[in-house]
Amino acid sequence: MTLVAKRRDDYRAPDFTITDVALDFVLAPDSTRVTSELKVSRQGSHSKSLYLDGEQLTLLELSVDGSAAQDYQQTESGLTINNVPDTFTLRIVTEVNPADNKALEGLYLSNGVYCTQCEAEGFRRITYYLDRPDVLAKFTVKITGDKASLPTMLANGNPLESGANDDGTHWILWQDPFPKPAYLFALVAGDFDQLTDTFTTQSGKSVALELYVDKGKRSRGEFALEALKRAMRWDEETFGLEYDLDIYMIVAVDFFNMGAMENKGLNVFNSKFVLADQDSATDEDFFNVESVIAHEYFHNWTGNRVTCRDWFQLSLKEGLTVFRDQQFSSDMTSPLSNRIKQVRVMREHQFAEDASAMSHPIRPDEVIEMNNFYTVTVYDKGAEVIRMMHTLLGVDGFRAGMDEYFRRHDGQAVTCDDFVSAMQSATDIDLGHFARWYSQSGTPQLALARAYNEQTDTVTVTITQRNAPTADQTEKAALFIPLQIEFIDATGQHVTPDQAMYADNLLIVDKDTTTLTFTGKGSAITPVALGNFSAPVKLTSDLTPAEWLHTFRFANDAFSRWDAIQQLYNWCIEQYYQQQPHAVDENIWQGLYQAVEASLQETEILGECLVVPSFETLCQSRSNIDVHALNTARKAFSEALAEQLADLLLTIYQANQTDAYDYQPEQVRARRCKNVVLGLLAQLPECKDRIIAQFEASDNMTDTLGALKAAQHHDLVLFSNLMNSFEQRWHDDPLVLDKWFSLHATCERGDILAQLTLLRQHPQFSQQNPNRVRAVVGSFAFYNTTGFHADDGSGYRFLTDYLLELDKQNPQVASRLVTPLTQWQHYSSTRQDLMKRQLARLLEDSGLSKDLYEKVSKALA
Ligand code: 0A1
Ligand code: ZN
Repeated sequence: MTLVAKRRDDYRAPDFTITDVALDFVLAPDSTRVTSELKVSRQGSHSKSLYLDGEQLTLLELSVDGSAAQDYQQTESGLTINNVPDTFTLRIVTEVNPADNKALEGLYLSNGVYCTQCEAEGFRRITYYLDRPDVLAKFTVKITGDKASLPTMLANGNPLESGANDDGTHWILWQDPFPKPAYLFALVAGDFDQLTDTFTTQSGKSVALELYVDKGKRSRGEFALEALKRAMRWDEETFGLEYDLDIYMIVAVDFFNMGAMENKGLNVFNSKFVLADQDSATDEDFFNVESVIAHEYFHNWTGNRVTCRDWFQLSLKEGLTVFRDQQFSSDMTSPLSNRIKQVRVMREHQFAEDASAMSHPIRPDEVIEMNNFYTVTVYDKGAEVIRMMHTLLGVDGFRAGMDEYFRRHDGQAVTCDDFVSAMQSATDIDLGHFARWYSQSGTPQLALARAYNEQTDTVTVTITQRNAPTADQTEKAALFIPLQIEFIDATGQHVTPDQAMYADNLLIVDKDTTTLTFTGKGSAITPVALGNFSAPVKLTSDLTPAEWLHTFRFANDAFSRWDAIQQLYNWCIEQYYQQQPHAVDENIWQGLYQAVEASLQETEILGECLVVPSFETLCQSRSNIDVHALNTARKAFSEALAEQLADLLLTIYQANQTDAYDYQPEQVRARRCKNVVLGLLAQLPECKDRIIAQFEASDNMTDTLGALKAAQHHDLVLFSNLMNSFEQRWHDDPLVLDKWFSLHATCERGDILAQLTLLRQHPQFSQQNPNRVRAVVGSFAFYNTTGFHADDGSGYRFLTDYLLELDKQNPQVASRLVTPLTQWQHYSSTRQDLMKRQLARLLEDSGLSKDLYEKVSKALA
């Protein structure tokens, strides 16, 4: 199979556009009839035929201005209609089969709910259309369906009219006054519990809020509704952005490929990101609900009112909206823990993607299957790029740039360049060089080194920038990097360099080499670089373990203090990995002990500092990795840390017990700290009773899960017992059971493959439900280091066998799960061979989806 990639450079404005769409759905499980009436007009002067996208559709009727069309051709991917007038009404009747749609793209029926997912190119599975984001039309939608089983029938915009028919069906007509691309179309029909509220905007308009959840789950939706109101208020206060329709609807569904979708006025959510209460959701779940609710809401302006010209511009809406939801979460909870969370995603996942064959710029140049580009690069690195502009422009400058962006482009489909040029209008610095972040892939590497000249009493700090070739680009250029940096001397005092910087603590690194000097300040100057993770780069430096501890003690930037401990852990684990654990000497242990002891009251940073870097993060600064040696080194260090700090850890554990559960920041920090500590203590022999006690006394899911995770590391028998009791309580609750599935799948045990087989046979496992598949197979492939990387290749084989099955049903989910297999670059060559052998098996499958084909073929190229 060879599939042709689309290229960004090949963009052409559409030959025709559609201004108005009237859709009429008559819902039936295996034969839903869709009648579409389109007002089409030719763009510019040409005599081309009209080409419409369409996949897996049965065409029943086609007419142009009321007469049956004769001159047309149908293929597997579309419809060409020849000799059409300059403006005309096109009527298309098609039939689709929602019950049979297991890919969950287009219109599908799961658990009795009809639901659509159109981004990126799913609308073409509903009807023939100009399915591209730069065609914006006004939609009206009529839905007819069975009244008893589908009492709720929703589409975008406002409800206009409704009525009942004699045959037991009813109908409703919806109208969306805002022109939109087809990817923002949505329809949902089912039987739900409903929560309602109102929100008054800053200009005094009343907006009806409606949240639809599975029957019986009403109380679990309350938090999401409150979060929505917080997000609406925040966007008014921070960006002056108000909601624009009379009604805002959110529907939670159990079968969804991604997190959620920002369809105009009708967001569809994976129920995992809506439903939350104290019993069933962890603090992290509450956090995620609030942040995804906000993300989708913020899209109403960054994505819907101003949308993308083409899919290569995806980061225009996603990078910006992620940045906005990150700022919101940070304001709602706390800046430090949020920043650490974001950086963990970058270091664990985005750096890995950029080091793999899937490396791409945040604005990709070439795409075979668009669904493969909803990536950590486009989303999270995209957000980092926006954040750098925020740093460079400052809060007010950034706001001015945003205002200008909306002033210029409201109602349009635009490009990333348009965004940068709006930002340019609000700053004196030339963003021309900075804009290279949009076109260059890969993680820049900064190396910081010092030299001391005794004669002149000068310390020279040299920062070199290296941009290594990536799989997709050989030529690289230096990037424009805002580097937050502070300098401390031997006494912990802050010192400044001889040269002026861009701003206090902000240095622009825009060349291969940048130098600063310090004269007359002695030789012991410790640079604290990459404060607040001011750029998505890897940084190495010549700091010693003692200097990392010094940084922790004296740096102003809280993120840098946390990072210093992480760098120190990384250094220690390297000593274990190199078989020289004694290099982690008494001074280091003592230093760590004192650092922790001095921070007992700083619950937030303490909790985060006690987290040892993940295996995946450790991989990003190494090559030719012996997986088991590194995993063992990490565990040995973590165990030693627990031993060395044991008495302090017990104190922390006890000091951070919380009162009756409440999801509020202080409690969240205490629970986080306590459970991180329990995880460390679980490595010591005497921890069993404490784990059981926490499990039994827990009044919330955070502590229950904390106990289960600790048990998983402590003792298999204990783990099995607690897991059984957990299952008995929660066997009817799919979202909670996903946690149980995931804990089993990440358990490092010799018989893990047999365990996975049992999990797949579990009555609650369903291959058709993406959440369940991710909980079992995803957790295993991404996070079960010993199991997935078993030396005989059995973990890789298991994943491959599974993907060969899943790909036939749901290519999107299959393609996301193949990621760990494509990231072989850091490992030793024998392991690379084992991984590639399985990738080759996938490629041999003649029916492989476009989605998997693109990733697998790149990984083998
Ligand atoms: N735009 C959504 C994410 C999304 C993307 C693709 C989907 O189906 C292929 C579904 C959702 C967001 O950023 O929230
Ligand atoms: Zn988004």
